[in-house]
Amino acid sequence: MSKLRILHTADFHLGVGLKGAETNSIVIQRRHLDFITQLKRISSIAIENECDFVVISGDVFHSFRPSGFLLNEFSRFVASLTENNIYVIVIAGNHDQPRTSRTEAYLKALHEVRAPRFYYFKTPGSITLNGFRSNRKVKFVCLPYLPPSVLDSSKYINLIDETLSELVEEKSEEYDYLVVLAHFYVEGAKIGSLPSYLPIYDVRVPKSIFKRDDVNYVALGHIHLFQELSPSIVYPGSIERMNFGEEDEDKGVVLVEEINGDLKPSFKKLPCRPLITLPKSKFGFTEKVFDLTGVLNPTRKLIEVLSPLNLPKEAIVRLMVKLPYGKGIAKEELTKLMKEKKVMHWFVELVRVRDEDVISHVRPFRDVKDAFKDYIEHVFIKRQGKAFPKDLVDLIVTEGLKIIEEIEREEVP
Ligand SMILES: [Mn+2]
Repeated sequence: MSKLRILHTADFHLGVGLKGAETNSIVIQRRHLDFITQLKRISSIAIENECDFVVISGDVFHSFRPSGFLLNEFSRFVASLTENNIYVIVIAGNHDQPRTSRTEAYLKALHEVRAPRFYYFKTPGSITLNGFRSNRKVKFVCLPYLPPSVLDSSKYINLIDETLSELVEEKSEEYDYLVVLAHFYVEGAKIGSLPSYLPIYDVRVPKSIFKRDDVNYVALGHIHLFQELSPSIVYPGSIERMNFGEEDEDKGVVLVEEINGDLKPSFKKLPCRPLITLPKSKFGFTEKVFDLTGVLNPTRKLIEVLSPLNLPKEAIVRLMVKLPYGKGIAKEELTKLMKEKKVMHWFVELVRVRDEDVISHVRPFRDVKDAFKDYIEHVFIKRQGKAFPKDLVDLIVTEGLKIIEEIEREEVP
């Protein structure tokens, strides 16, 4: 008998797009393949390490209606494990849950097939399974994501706490280890620099509710940065860099091993496609943006600056460029250089120089939600003074953000 090993992963977000490549279908397709490549690597790691279980702590697909291609690739990934006598246990993340009762996530269809050794939890539940290689009995307590909109935060936390206690303490068959799968923002977790994947009104669940003597390991999902909140409460992070905010983050999976009666995690790094924002100190720049405002030929200047650089192969490059209105970069000339540098895809993110009279504040927005919030606050508060009650402005922001999130969730990859 080998010792018990569990592979813990989460946040695949299969089908996620990339800002700056929205209109380039070839790049989008290659990005989708990057994620599929990671699935193949994860499957190999599980098989090579003789794992008995693979647990996926939520957000398998970025949209709850993924493309047929992605659904097919995920199904093949599951089969590559279950055919090797590895159980696959999945919980629903916020991206796996449609809000209306008439729609259903495609992920649930996989569950309805009742494929052997595949388990999907859309609602809280538990299952005790016997590992094929280790002969260890493991009880899995599964806590999928719960949208916070209907409850205030203390009720929300209580509900999670009570559900967890009930499932841990319920009468069940004997087991050797108890593992909790949960998809939440746990208090104290570090979030990356561009956490646009988190719902705006996410509740932070206290770490203390997961710290229980009767729980051996907590397999979390939701936060994309790998981290150990305690030696047994772990976020594995996402499996690929999802945006330029994650360009310096290592991505991987967590191998959980039985050592002297405890379950110990270790991080297994996965190779990732390089995402690079320029200028960047790593490449010898001190400035945050290429300021080409006073330059006669901005394209030539940019080529001059970029020519000596050594870039990793097959990278996606974002160039931060400051230019006045009416000026642009000649793409054709830069494309030649980027091809020589073996860059897979590149784009320019323009920071415009605007007349002070036109707008009083200029700051880069992280995303549509950020821009909307700022716009409403600008129009109703900064411009109108105190003419509008704060409650009303907050309501407009809240409702608007809900609509934007709804649209983003419906996005077809
Ligand atoms: Mn999530």
